Amino acid sequence: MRIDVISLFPEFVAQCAAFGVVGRAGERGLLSLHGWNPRDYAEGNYRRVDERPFGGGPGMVMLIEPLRAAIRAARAADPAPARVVYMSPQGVRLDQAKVRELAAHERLILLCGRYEGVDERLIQAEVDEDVSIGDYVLSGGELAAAVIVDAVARLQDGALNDAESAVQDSFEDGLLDCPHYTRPVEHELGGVPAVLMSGNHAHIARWRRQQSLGRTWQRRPDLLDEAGLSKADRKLLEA
Ligand code: 6GU
Repeated sequence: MRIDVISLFPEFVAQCAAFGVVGRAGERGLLSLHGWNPRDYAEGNYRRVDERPFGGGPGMVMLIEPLRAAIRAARAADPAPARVVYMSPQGVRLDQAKVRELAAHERLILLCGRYEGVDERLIQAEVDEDVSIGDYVLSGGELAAAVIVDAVARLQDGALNDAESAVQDSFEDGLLDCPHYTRPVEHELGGVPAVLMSGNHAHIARWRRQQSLGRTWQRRPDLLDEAGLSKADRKLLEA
């Protein structure tokens, strides 16, 4: 998969993608990340990328032309068609289903705004969809783009080692994760649930499922409606 990031700070997103699972996906050739700075496509000695908004008000709005030229350069760098995503708090909220959908595209172009926003005409002409990473204010789209790069990279075939298998992750089954324990068995902070030491894999799987269900019920009951619980799950939840 190829991801192009349009940003005044493309190195920031690249740094976020340099470590761990995402860095390794890059090394394995599963993900290639490219940054494009609209400042490099801006005109004049001052290389302006923003202007004051028509109608007045605070802040600055990003100009059409530097962004359009950067998007065009990104599109032209590879013949495969790209889905253009604008990182915006007005977008649809990102969740794991949305991540899976984005990860299925061969190419993404992530457009990061700064200042108060981007000229609406650029969004209308070039953007396929707006995505938000949650209901809070960020100063720019870069952190949100880094979130998408990470979440999408780990879903690429071969990005995770067997031990990290994505199917076991929180949210892949629509539930929160169960608790985890490792050495030592005895510690002043407490012991380890006996079932995990039993060697009985069916019991362990059932305990983990029950923990996942219980935690989700306590912390995120909204997720349970969507999770499509089986009869056995409902029994575990009531137990
Ligand atoms: Cl995707 N972008 C910006 N700029 N702010 C946000 C956001 C995205 N999601 C939440 N806040």
